[in-house]
Amino acid sequence: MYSAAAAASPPRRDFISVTLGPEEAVGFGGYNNSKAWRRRSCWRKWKQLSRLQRSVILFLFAFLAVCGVISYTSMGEPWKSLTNKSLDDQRTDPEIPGLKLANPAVLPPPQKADANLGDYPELSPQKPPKPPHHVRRGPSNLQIKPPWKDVRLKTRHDTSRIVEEPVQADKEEKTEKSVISWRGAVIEPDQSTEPPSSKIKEPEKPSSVEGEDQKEPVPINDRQMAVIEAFRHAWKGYKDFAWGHDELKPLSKSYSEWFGLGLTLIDALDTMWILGLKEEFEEARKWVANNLVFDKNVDVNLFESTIRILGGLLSTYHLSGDTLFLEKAKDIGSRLMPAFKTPSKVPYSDVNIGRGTAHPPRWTSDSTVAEVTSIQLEFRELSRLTGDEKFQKAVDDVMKHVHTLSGKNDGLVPMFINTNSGQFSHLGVYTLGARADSYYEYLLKQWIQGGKKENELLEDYMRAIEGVKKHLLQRSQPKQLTFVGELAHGHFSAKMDHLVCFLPGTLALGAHNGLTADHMKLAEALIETCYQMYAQVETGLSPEIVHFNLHAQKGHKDVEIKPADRHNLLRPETVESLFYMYRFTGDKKYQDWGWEILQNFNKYTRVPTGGYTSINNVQNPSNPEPRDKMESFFLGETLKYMFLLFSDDVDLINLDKYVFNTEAHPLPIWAPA
Ligand code: DMJ
Repeated sequence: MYSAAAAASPPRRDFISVTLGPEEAVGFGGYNNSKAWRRRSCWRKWKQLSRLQRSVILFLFAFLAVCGVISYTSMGEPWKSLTNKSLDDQRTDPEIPGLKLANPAVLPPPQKADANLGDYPELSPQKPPKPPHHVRRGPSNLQIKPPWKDVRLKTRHDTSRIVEEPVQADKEEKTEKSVISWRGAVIEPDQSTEPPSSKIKEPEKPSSVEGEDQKEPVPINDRQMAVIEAFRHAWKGYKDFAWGHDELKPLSKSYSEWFGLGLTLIDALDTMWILGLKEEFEEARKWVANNLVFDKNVDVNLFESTIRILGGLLSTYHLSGDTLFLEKAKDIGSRLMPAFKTPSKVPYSDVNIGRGTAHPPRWTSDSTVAEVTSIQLEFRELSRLTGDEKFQKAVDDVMKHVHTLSGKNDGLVPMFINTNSGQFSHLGVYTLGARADSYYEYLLKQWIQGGKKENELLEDYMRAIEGVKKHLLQRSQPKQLTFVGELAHGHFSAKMDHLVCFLPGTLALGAHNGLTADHMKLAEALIETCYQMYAQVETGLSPEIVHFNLHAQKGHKDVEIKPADRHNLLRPETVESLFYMYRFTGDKKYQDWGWEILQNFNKYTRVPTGGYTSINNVQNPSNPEPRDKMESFFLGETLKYMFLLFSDDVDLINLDKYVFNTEAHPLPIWAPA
C-alpha cells in the first residue's frame, strides 16, 4: 500500500536502486559501452549511495579479499600434490617406452625412509639407496632379469624393509643393471608384511624383496637339475598338446577341461619361477595377460579354484612382484565371493564365475568340510593385499563357526557340513584323508600366517592331533609302521589314503614353530610309513589308498592294496612331507627317498612325447596302465616340492617367512604385531 505520509517525506535509502535512464538503456542504437562512459556512470552511481551503503560495500570487498588470501594458502599444497600425483600416475618406465610402472596403481607408496627407524637409529633417512646385488645362481640360462627396479633401502638385516616398485616381468636386456636373482634363494619376504586388522585400509605390497645382506648363492645340484629336466618334459607335453587348457592328456596328445581356465599353466607359474625357468615363465605370463579371462559362464569348484588359481596367482605375484597376477587374483577372488551367500555363511561348493551365482552339488545341500575350511590362507591374503576386508571376513566367519560346532570327536571333524543349517552332517566318520585332510593343515597354517596369535586355531589344531593319537593311530605288522587309520561309528579301519601323507610335514612344521616335540617324533614315524607306501609296492609308487596289516601273516607285507585303489595320480603329499622333514632335520635319507620316487615317476609315468601320466596299476611294472592324464598338481606341487627337497638352501622359500597353501603355493607369513 502507498500512503501520503510516505510520499511527503522520502525514506532513507538503505538499499541500492538502479534506475535505467534512456542513456543507460540497452536498445537499438542506444548502446554505449565506452570505458570513459562506464567510469563516469559508476562514479555517479557511487556518489548517489548513502554513507551506510558505501561502508557496507567497502566492508564486503575487504572481507572477500581476506577470504581469498586464506583459501589460497590452504589449497596450495593439495593442488601441488595433486598435480604431482597425476604426473606420477602417468609415469612410464624410461627404459621401456609405453610400459607403465606397475606398482603405484595398486600398492601403497613407499614409506618414508624414517619410518620404523626406532630399532635402527644409525640409519639415516638421507642415506642413498643401495643398488641391488647381481646374484646369479645356477646355470646362466636359468636367470631372469628382475621384475623390480628402483630398489630403495629402508632398514637392514633380518628385520630389513626395503621398498620396491615392481614392474612387469618382461624386461629387455637394458634392465640388466638392476638384476637380482630370479631364483627363490634370494627371495626374501618382506618382514613388514602385516596382518590385516579388523578394519583393513591400506593395501599391501608384494613380499618378495632382496635383503641387503645377500648370502652366497647356492648352486643347483644334479638332483635339482633332474627335476628341472622332468618339469621341462612335462611342460613340453602341455605346451604341444594342451596349451591354455586345464590338463594334458599325454597319450592321446590332447587335453581335458575342468573349468576351462588354463589350470595347469596357472598352477605351474610359481614352480617355473622357483626352478628358474625364465622362457617358460615369460610365455605363460603372456598367456595370462592376453588369454586368461574369468568373465565366463562356467561353474567352478570354490575350493579347487581357490587353492590352485587364486593361490597360484597370489604366490606368483609375491615372487615376481608383477601386478598382472595381483589383478587377476583380485578378479577371480571377487568372482568366487557369491559362494558365501548361504543361510549359514558356510559356502556352497560351486560358483558360476560369470553369472555370480553359487549352488551346492545337485544331489545335496552339503559342502565338504575340508573344502570350506581350506580356502582361508588365500582369501585372508587377498584382503591384506587389497585392503578390502570382505574376503577375510567371509572365511574367518566359517572358521569361527566351525570352531563352535558340536559333532567333533576330540577335535576330529566329520566330512560334511550343511550349508543351510551350518551343522556337520553324516556324523560319526573321522579321517585325515579325503574330505577332511586340509582342515587340519589349515588350522596350523592360518595360525602361522597370522603371526601365531589366533588362539582358537591353535587350540583346534592341538586338540585334533590329540584326537588323531587317541582314535586313529595304530601300528602295522610286520614292520610296526605307525599309520593313521579311520574311525566309522566307533569301528577302526586300517585304511589310509595317500592324501594323509601331508600330515608328517604339517606336524614337523608345527614343531618347528614351537609346538610340542612329540609332534616331531610322530612326524618321523609317519613319514617312514608314507615312504613304505612307495617302497613296498612293485613299481615303487604308492597307490591312492592302502590297508595296513594289523596281524602278522607269513609272506605278507605291511601294506595291502585293493584292486580299486591301486592307481597313482602323481600326487605330492609324501614328497611334500619329505621336503619339510629334510628342511628341519637335515637328514639326507629324506632326500634319498625322494630321489627314488622321482626315478620311479620317470620310469613308469613318463610319456616319451611329452608329459607324465597317472597310472591305474602301481603293482604291475610291466604294464602300469597309463590313464592318459597329467594332473595340474604334478607341476604345481609334486615337482616343486621335489626341487625344494633336493636343495640345501633354507632360503629357497624360507619356512619362517612363507607358508605354503595346500596346493604348494607359498604365501607370506604376516609379521607379528
Ligand atoms: C591338491 O589339489 C591339494 O594338495 C589338495 O589339498 C589335495 N589334493 C591335491 C593333491 O593330491
